Amino acid sequence: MATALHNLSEYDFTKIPDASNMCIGIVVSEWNTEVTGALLNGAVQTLEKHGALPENIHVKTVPGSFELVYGAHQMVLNGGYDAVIILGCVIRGETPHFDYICQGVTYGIAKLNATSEIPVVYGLLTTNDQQQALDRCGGKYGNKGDECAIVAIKMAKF
Ligand code: DLZ
Repeated sequence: MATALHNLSEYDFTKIPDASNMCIGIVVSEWNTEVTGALLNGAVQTLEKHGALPENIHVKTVPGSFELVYGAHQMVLNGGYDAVIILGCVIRGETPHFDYICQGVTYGIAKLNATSEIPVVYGLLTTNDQQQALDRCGGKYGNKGDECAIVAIKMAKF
């Protein structure tokens, strides 16, 4: 239940809950594995850093990002998770295919997130080239997998 917030100075915006009792599902795409593997490492390390037990982090792979929606939906239906994270990387090509995949996954995960009893966290990199993706999976712009792990922990406690 939401609590009334009377004094903003009493609220700790930086607080990250303890994840030692959480069970987190991760669905990761096999396309662009150099990137998605790094996203996965980041997510798992961050979950464990905040207390999640390795046996309570369940990872499933899917062939490509388009399958992330189905994979996440199955994890939601299976039950037992406090949150599900999807991790994928779509790199722009010469055709509009990129746009269709990105829109499909984004819409699918948004709908799943809004209608599921647990949060579904969106870790899809959509980039113009490989370098932009590498910059965001442990490079100069951090690791989207780390961010998704923090979001999953916070939203699991919503
Ligand atoms: C077909 C395809 C293409 C061209 N590019 C990517 C990509 O950059 N990243 C990704 O995760 N998946 C890609 N795919 C595969 C689709 O996501 C999907 O697996 C297939 O269309 C089969 O449904």
